[in-house]
Amino acid sequence: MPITYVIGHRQPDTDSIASAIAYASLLNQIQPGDFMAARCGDINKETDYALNYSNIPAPVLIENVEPSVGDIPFLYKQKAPSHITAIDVASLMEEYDVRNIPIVDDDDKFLGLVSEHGLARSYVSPHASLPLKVGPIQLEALARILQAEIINSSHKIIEGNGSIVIDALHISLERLGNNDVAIIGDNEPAQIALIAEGICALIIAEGAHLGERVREEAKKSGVSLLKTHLDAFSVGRILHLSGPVETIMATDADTLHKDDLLSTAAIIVSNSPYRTACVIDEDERFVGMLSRNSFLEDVHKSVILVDHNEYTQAVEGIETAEIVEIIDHHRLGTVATLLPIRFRNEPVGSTSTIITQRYREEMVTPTTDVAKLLMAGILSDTLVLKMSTTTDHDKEAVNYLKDITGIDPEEFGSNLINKGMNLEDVSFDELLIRDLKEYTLQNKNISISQIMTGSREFANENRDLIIKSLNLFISEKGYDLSILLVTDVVGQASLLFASGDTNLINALGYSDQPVIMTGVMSRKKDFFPGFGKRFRQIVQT
Ligand SMILES: [Mn+2]
Repeated sequence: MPITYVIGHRQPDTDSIASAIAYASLLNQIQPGDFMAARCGDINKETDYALNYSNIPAPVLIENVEPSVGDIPFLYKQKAPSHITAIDVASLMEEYDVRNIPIVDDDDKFLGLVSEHGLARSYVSPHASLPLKVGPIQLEALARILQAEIINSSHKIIEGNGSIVIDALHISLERLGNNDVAIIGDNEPAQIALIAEGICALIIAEGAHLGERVREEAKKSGVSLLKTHLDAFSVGRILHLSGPVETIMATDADTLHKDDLLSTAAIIVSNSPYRTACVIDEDERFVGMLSRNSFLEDVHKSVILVDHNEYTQAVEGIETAEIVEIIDHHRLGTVATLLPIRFRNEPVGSTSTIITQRYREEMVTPTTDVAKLLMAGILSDTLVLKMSTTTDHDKEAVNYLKDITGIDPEEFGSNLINKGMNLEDVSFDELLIRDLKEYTLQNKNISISQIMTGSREFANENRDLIIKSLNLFISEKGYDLSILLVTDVVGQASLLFASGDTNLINALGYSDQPVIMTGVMSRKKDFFPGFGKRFRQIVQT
């Protein structure tokens, strides 16, 4: 069954990772299908702490949800082992009705490709005028491919040149050595002469008569003797392909992996002289083969978006994916879907709150580990239920999860936030972009960054450095106004820094920085509405 990825936004936070993991786990329990939590960015310190605390590994990293080779529902699985002869591979191709057949070793590792193209080339290449090569091939195998009866067996392996001895017996006798194979009809004196020459094997074609004397001479001289009803030309044709498959195997055939994009794969296949590419796994083992037909079907990945509903925040390639559901707590975004989907958007503090509600609606109790993670998601997004975006639903969900985990939310939450701040070993430049949102107001481009801290010390101690970094940042990025909110979670206030046109800064009342904004915790709810209104009054379009 194809996988449906449950994935949060870019630069994932704890809420988006927790809700993806918890929702995939719930869906796997309540409905058919294969749901897999995924992420499209690195795990931050806070989330890493939450995952470790919950004993849950990070979701799989998916950088692009464009259809990939792994999404193709059908691959050609036919293959052939490397130890069989070229002619056997040719007959397998006929049997399977395929133009190409991949060759694998005993461990299923992909070695190369035998193609009609390669087979044809082995007949028409300039080397075709060289002596006919036979084998190396076991005598029994040779008899089998020639549909021959073994009259005398003196060799296990045959490897030499072949010669169809027609009338030029003496020339043939001169040419043939004791590794070589002669093909002949019913000329008994010639048969005996060839045996006396001490060749390796004599093949009697056309089901020709084979006298007792010839049999005895062959035995005496140690010449292997085969008799077939095929004509001499057919024998020669088969002998030409009696060698190991490597002799006609192409090693320049393209290989692909399951995560290669379908668009890339289509170009590779159509440019390949073999019109195919083989899919291999990380250990180079053969997975299957593509053909041009593999691209006829409309293939896409199925995705459930959690904690976001905007293309700009979503994983790359989202436009090509089938979005089957969205669960979010942010304002409505831009995602459009082809078909009607389940869409749940509630004005609560976190997506993890909605996922907790989903568990309760489905009457499924999350495991302790999943419950810990959901609690982390809620506490992270609501800053331990202190953020103004916090609703009764969030508090209720935390209480429910507290009963399952036995964890004190206050203590867990403050540890979580402290881990997440990670202000010490990160540069200011990074801090500015870590949680940055862009807005356009009155045709002006504005960035508002937010840093969460546990106290006001950070902003006060680093005041000059912050102002310098912000000035540099705005000149590099070209915003009209860049604001940084350093939010003191415990003290329930934000310290504002801003860079931009001096008149604008003064008009906004930001000349003396940091500006202390008591009670401002959420950029979205506490800061932006008031700021936006004031900005519009100051800047007239
Ligand atoms: Mn969230």
